[in-house]
Amino acid sequence: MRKPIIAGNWKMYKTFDEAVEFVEAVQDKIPANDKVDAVICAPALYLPILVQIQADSELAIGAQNMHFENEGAFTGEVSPSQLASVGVDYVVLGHSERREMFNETDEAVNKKVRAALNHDIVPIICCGETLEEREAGQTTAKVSGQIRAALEGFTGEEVTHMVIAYEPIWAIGTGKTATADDANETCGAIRAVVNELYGSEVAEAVRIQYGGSVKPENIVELLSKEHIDGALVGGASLQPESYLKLLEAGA
Ligand code: G2H
Repeated sequence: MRKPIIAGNWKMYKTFDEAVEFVEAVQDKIPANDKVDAVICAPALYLPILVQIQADSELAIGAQNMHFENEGAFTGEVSPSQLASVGVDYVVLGHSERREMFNETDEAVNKKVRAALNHDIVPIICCGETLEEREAGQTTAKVSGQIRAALEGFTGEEVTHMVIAYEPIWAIGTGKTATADDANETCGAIRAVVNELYGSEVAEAVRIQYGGSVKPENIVELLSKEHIDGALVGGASLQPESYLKLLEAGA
């Protein structure tokens, strides 16, 4: 049995005070860590303080992006060693917003995954197709290609420490969710790629989230599907009540 992982992706929302209030409101109400992994991926600016204030709780803190180099002349970037030095446990990599708006390539994502593992940070590797690609029947080809590229050069053992997030781009922040069956089918196709590359033991171990307009009303059905092991949630992770409901569904 794969442990569900529910990760909030706050994107570029919340002031500092709002971020602290959120974590203070949820930290004593997080379900036990043996039932569900609860993660909040916050703006980089807030990571050290959030790590500190949730230190005794079951909540883990993640970043939404990072560079692949440990240091250097990269103005405005945050490095894996910097994230590790403040106690960050997870990092979202290759989100479609970064691929589309900040020119993040498959090659960069692959380097970032390596950098994350080098610092014991769990990468949440995103993949997903556009509406045009879906309508052209290219969904499996697109996400398989992204996952093959992200995993290039890794051992099966390393892959078991990663999380994959399938996020159809047309379902992100639009209120449109892929049907649970469609989401499950593509998550199953991703697992089949992992199976082909690394065998069934690794494919059965790796966790695959669905993301794209997940909310308390639809998470139960999504999580009931064979290949969906959790959710990467934007809008519905911004309010404590809603986030806690998502965790309850996973626990
Ligand atoms: C997809 C998701 C979080 P939302 O980007 O990664 O956001 O739940 O708002 O669609």
